[in-house]
Order: sequence, then C-alpha cells, then structure tokens
Amino acid sequence: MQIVHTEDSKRRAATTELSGGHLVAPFESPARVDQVIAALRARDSGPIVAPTSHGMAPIAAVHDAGYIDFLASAWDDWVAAGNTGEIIPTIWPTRRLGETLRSRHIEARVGYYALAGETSIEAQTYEAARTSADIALSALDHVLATGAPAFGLCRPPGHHAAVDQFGGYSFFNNAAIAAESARQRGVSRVAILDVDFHHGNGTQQIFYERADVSFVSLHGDPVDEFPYFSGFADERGAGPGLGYNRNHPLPPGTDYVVWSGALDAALAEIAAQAPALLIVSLGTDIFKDDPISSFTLDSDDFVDCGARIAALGLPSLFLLEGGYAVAAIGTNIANTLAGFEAAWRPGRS
Ligand code: Q9C
Ligand code: ZN
Repeated sequence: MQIVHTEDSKRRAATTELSGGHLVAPFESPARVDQVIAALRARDSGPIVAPTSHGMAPIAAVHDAGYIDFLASAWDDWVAAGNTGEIIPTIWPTRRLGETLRSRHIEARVGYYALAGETSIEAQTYEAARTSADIALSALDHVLATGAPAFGLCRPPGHHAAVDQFGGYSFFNNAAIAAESARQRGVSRVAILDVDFHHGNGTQQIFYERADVSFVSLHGDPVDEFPYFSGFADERGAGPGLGYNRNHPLPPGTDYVVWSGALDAALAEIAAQAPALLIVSLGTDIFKDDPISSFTLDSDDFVDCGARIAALGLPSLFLLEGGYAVAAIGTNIANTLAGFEAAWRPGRS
C-alpha cells in the first residue's frame, strides 16, 4: 500500500499535557511516528513517499478563517504577551449569552478556539498541523489517481478538530479536509469510518448537515469517555444530512467480539449509502494496552479489522488518528493495512 510520510510530522514536540491536575509528557508523541514507519518498513508494507504541499485552500474549505489565523499566530502572540510556557486555555465564553470573540487578547483567542484544555500549543504546532493535512491530501491524490488504497501517517491527529476549535490532540481535521477535497474534485459521495477509541466530534460537527459526506463511528460511550458531549447514538445528522451520521457507542471493556459486531453494523450502514470513496480515521487506541482507553483488542484483531473493511471493495484512504501504546502502535497499524490488502479487491460492493 502507498504510504505517505515525512519526518516533518515529528516537528510538534509539546512537553506538556494537562492530565489529572498535572502537566505530564503528552501521550501524543513524536515517537509514535517512528514506531509506525519502522513497522511499515520492516514489513515492506509499500512504497513510502513524501507529501507535497497543497496550500491553504483545502484547509480553508473546512476550517473557519479566524481559526486558521489564530493557529498561525498563536505562538508568536503568546510569547509577545510575555508567556514562557506552552499555550493552555484558561477562559471560555459563558454558555447562554452568545458571547463572541471581541477581545484581541491571546488568552481570549485561545479559549474561544479551544474545545478542550489538555492539548498545549507550542512553537511548531501550526506548521506540523499543516504538514499533517498535506500528508492526508497527498495520500488522497494517490487514491484518486490510481483507485488503489493509501495510508497517510498523519501527525498530529485530526478527528477532534471542529470548524473553529482545537483539542483532543487535534488542530486541523485531516479526514474532513481530505473528504471535502475529494468532493470538490468530483467524488460523488464520501464515507468516513472512524474506528479510533474516541468519538470524532470534530468530523461529526463538520459534516452533520450534509448527505454527501457521511460519518460513521465506533467509540467509547461518551457517558464514560472523552469527548463526553457527543457520540451518542441518537445523533443522526440534521437537515439534508439526517441519517448520514451514525454513532456506535460501546461500553468500557468492550472486546473484539462485541467491537467487530459493531464494525459489521457500521460497514453495512456505509454500504447502504453507496459511497465512491472510503476514508478511515484509523486510531489504534482501541488496543488493550492503550494507556488512556478501555477496549481490549489484541494486535491480531487489527488484521481481521482490516479484512472486514476491505470487504466493502471501495477505494480507501487510511489516515492515522490516535493510539498511545507506543510499543505496539507500529504492529497494530501494519496489521490493519496488511489485513486490508490481503482481502481487498476493487469494486466489490
Ligand atoms: N488524561 C485522539 O485519540 N483525554 N485524541 C486524555 C488523559 C483526551 C484523544 C485524558 C484524549 C484525546 C486523537
Ligand atoms: Zn483516540
């Protein structure tokens, strides 16, 4: 399988994550990239190519202009305000008065554009987020040009990034940017399958009222798990998008028997929508040893997971999301892609 990767995806090197009242080393670390690319090389999983620059237009097609400007200047503004640590939000609008962003202060802008407080911004974050989107778009180029599958080794992840908010280790929504770009390049209908442990709240928000990009997700029940405020089964889309958003919340401790049953249901929903392109938000934090998640998948289960996705027979783009058991992330990604490739035949659905 074609693999898109650059060492530039290690540029974001935050030193802080707010966790349990402590500033800890971020779970979402550059070492994840090293582990994934090492495993893919060791398995000879496919040609590894560098991303090409796609400019800001595909990002601006998904994200708010003020939000992009904020991310572009946040670090300089933060330092200019006299701060010496990493950027962590500390203030949000109240809920009911419809307060808007009128202050120019960096503290106001950080809070306004944040949906969570664990994800620090440092000097390289904006460039790293741009690179991650370019990786997704370059992998999409390959799928659209050849019909063959591709994997974008995206870092930072993207699925928690909303139209105008960062959080959950995400800044630009790589899967959404690729989906929208595919639509603008003539793909009739795109399905996004999100198997990351956490609900892809940003992706859901971006496409909630659209039928041309569907979003189907399996994840820890938000009653128990981040992002807590979305991912419930009754969120089914709105307006023209009604029916094109499907959530499969699962309880803590879910094993592969239950999880794969939910995957089959999700795949049936996608098949019924007859998409022309599948984008998989591939988070391996469903693995049993993940430090921040609670499902119990084994490394071998990822092979079967890939094979089940392949049965759709769709042109498919895999993009890395979460996965924090660093020692196993390479094996789990390589297993998923190997299981997919062994089973995939074009045009089977
Ligand atoms: N104390 C992705 O997997 N909560 N994001 C962490 C640790 C945030 C996960 C709690 C989890 C965000 C892309
Ligand atoms: Zn996750």
